[in-house]
Amino acid sequence: MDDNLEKLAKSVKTFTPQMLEPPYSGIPTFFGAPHQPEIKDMDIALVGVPFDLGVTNRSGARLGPREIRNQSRLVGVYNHYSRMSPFADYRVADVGDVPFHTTYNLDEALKDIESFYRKMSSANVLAITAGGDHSITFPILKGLSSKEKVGLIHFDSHCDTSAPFHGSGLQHGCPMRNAVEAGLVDPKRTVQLGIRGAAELLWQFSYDSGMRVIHIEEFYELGMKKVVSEIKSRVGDGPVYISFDIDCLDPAFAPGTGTPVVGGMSSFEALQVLRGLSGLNVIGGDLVEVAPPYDPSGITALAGATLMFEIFCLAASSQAPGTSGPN
Ligand SMILES: [Mn+2]
Repeated sequence: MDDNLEKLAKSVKTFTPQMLEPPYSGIPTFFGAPHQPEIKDMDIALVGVPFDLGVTNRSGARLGPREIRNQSRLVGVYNHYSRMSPFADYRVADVGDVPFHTTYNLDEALKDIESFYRKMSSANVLAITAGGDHSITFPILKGLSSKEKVGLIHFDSHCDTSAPFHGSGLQHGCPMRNAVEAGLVDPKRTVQLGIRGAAELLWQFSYDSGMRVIHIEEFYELGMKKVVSEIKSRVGDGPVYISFDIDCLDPAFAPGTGTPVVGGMSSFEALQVLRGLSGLNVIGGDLVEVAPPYDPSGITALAGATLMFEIFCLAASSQAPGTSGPN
């Protein structure tokens, strides 16, 4: 054990025996965190939102949280790149899944999500989420909202800023537009990256509102380092939320999703961009759209769990232990 690991092992604030057990054994929680459904005595909550009533194409993301929990046991508790563990300085818990009063009514179910996140926000608990389809991000942002608008770093193949269509303005093609119109997100402090595909004509709102849209072609032309520095200068020092739709990755890396679009970034490129964002004031994040029915080998859920862990680490690093706590 090197010095850094030994220091961590002696000082961790959150520890469960499960963390040391084989990843296939026991009852899986996110990264082996303790399961604690009551929102108290914790700094960071890991949350599942098993919900996919907002999809425009293939359903299945409601099964995402359970499979991400399963694969997350392979991801572990330590970040080799940033040489830290978010369990070291914080009381972390898997709080389970958002409880729904109804799973048959999109509008009503999104209110259940909002109220659950409001509870965490009121308790000063930072939330990191596994979805679920992307419709969940709007109620999450509503539940977490304070007076200050947040910036948004949005990894996706789609901008998700559509006007209502097919009878709903709350489905998973609309959350980022809704968040801006509701005054929750500052479009000038928003970057959408990995964007591509046939639905481009639906996303005029992104340009009209002043969001920075980085199509996948520009992503490769600029290179990861320039993309990272542009995100950082756009977002600045203010609070920022990270929303990662797994369909940002190429289907070769993430086939298990409802609306795959070929020609996306690799898992490694996405990880490197996230790692480059350290130092930002990350107030929460989600990893959405993992759909296990189209993921026979589990690689999409594993990629999702790994990216969720990176967002979790970024958010933990943004906080100052022993001061005012998360948020
Ligand atoms: Mn999306």
